[in-house]
Amino acid sequence: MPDFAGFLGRWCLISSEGFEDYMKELGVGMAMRKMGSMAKPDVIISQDGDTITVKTESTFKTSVLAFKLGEKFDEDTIDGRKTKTLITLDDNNVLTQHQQWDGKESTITRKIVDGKLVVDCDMNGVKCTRVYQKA
Ligand code: A9M
Repeated sequence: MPDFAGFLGRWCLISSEGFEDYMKELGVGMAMRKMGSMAKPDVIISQDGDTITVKTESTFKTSVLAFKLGEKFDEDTIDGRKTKTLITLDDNNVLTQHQQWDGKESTITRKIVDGKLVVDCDMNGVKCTRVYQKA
């Protein structure tokens, strides 16, 4: 039985590997990649009934993603893509976000490991791992 409670709360970025290459693969331009690399965002995850909200706050930009598990929705990403997105939670408590746009796709997974939020991003095999700790 999946349990979402462990994801809830405010998280701050403590490490990031491969983010520049991942942003390049997404097609993010140089100026925005620079902001993305410098940003140390906080991620606030909350739940109201069956609606989950993931707010990513940084000095450069803030984005809010509200969704229901298993229901495809239109996502406006922080870098300006308009994607069809599906987010699911599996029995191992891995939250998987699958984005499709313009014949392209990317997958972002989030899981709790040793009390930290581990975010893995993949596009065309270009991978990035970002780790957040509870604020
Ligand atoms: C993450 O840590 C990784 C999510 C991957 C999203 C990739 C989108 C490309 C970013 C383009 C940079 C935009 C410049 C604004 C800087 C804001 C920093 C935000 C970085 C995510 C946990 C958070 O859910 N997701």
